[in-house]
Amino acid sequence: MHPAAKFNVDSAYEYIKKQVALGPRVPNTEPHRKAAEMFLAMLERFGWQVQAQDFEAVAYNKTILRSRNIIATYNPEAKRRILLAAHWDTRPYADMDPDTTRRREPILGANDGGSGVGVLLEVARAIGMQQYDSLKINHIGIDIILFDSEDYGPPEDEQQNAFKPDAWCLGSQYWAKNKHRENYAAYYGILLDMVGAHNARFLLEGHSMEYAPSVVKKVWDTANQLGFGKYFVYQTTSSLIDDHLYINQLAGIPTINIIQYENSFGDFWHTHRDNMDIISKETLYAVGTTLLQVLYNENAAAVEP
Ligand code: AHN
Ligand code: ZN
Repeated sequence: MHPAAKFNVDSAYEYIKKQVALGPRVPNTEPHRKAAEMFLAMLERFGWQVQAQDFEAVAYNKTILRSRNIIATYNPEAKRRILLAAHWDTRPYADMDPDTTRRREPILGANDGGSGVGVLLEVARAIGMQQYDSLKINHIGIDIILFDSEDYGPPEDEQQNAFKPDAWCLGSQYWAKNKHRENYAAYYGILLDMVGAHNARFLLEGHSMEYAPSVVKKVWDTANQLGFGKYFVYQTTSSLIDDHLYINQLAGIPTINIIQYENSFGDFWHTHRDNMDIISKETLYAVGTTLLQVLYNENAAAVEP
């Protein structure tokens, strides 16, 4: 395998810490506003073309969410493109917390929100700051989209709230119906969601296998060749409602989800335990290194006759 530029896991970890330090990044709050500005500034500094897609989403309870999808583009002129995504907003309710008195407080979302963004920011840095021609990605284009308003679904501890799929993932639904570039197309997409917990296991998620089985195979094979088989496990799991579903169904881009789900999300999920304590550099390293390697392989394949 062609060696990829190094994924600096300390840097990815710091990018998660910086998000968490702002507090919960819930739409219509100051930490949310600051986080968006921080992402735009960082991605621009890494040499990517950056834009914010601003929109108003209507939440399940009719709250208007002032939302921003953050979009960064590398090699804008390249025809063969790959889409990388994660959601950056955090959940307004710790509705799964064991302490029932704190279930209407927002969560810090170190893993749920923070981890995917942290990995993608470091991928952007590693690619954008690369100065050696032999390691430059120059034959494919990459787009990173940080989706907003993914996690504003109704509280699930209330009996009257039957699970409403389309109440989640408002940013990806908006983007899939209003792409940032006319005729935007990508070969495939990779979504990261909750990719930072200690001993996380990423299984073959149902919708990923339905819409993009060859992409799943490519990513899992690459991870296993790199020695990350402990994390990327060849075992199927349920179909999940997440941003990749709308990219597949509405935008028609075959997109997979790298997500920790095995009968349930981890016990940190939508609780106050979702803080820096559950974040593992080892896990982040496995995901980030795999992602960079997939991109370098794609770049090498694009130059072969
Ligand atoms: C479900 O609750 C099945 N999907 C929501 C996806 C999600 C929430 N990912 C992170 N937080
Ligand atoms: Zn969530």
